[in-house]
Amino acid sequence: MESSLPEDMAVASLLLEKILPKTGGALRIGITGIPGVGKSTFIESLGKRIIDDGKRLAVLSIDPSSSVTRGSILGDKTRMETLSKDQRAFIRPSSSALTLGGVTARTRECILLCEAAGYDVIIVETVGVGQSETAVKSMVDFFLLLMLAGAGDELQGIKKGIIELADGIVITKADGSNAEAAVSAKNVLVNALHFFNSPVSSWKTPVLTSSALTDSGVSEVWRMILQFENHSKASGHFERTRSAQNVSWFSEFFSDLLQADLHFNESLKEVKRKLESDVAHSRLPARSAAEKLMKSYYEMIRNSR
Ligand SMILES: Nc1nc2c(ncn2[C@@H]2O[C@H](COP(=O)(O)OP(=O)(O)O)[C@@H](O)[C@H]2O)c(=O)[nH]1
Ligand SMILES: [Mg+2]
Repeated sequence: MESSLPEDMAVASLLLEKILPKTGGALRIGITGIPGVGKSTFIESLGKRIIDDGKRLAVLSIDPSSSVTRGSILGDKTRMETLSKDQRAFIRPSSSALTLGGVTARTRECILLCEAAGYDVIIVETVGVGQSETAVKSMVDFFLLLMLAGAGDELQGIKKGIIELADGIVITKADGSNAEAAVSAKNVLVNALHFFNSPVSSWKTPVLTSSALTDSGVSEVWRMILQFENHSKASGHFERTRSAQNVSWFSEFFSDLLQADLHFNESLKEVKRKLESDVAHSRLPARSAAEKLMKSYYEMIRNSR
């Protein structure tokens, strides 16, 4: 599935069509937060809780920042030691050579593969910051934001937008001398969220504290996620979100295919370069340039028949 060789991609498409009836059964959970917030350690702890519940768990990661990937794979394997050795769990870091769009598409397909393979819960960990959060949001049922007490909002890359994407927030490392600060951070957030309405009707985004070190608060997080699942299934939100996600994957894939056509066709690339230069030097309005490129594209298709 991860191969970009055309012959492998053809087999991958066929495989996806065949497994489709067996997909969609898992609960998909996205987990995000700045590097060092404790995502991998938290997933190890939550993951143990999940497999103790008799469920099979897959953990996939999205890390478009290729230069740090090797390090983070090693780090994650040691931080998820129990999970990586347990037969009921599967851990797959994203492959390093991919762009965000590439990682996103592969991870979505990997979710489907894991579902067909019988995994009941799928956790998608975002290692990157920024855009990758929105990418993860677009492929999960529950989106969990991990935050540190005491780290400024700017430091955590928390624009208002990301908090609004969260279905639940957990203040991590609530242990030792940090326990009190975690509770105050939680209270500040609860107040801040007071006026914010979650897009899921009558769901108030919960804020919890937890420590992966002492395992405290982790069961509560799992309970919150299950509560959300019940709640959003009962209201129809769950199914609506899944359908909307599928439709948007479809348009994204289609755009990707168009882009790839443009990218891999030498004569079109040449036309595009020339038009870009015309637009850059104000010799042509952007709209006309786009229309001309479209015309060349149609011609290319006609000629290829
Ligand atoms: N005190 C404490 N340290 C933690 C906890 N969870 C993670 N850490 C430490 O924080 C560092 C970063 O954790 P990691 O899981 O790799 O964070 P990630 O980059 O978000 O995946 C590691 O040194 C962990 O040992 C916790 O609950 N309590
Ligand atoms: Mg990690």
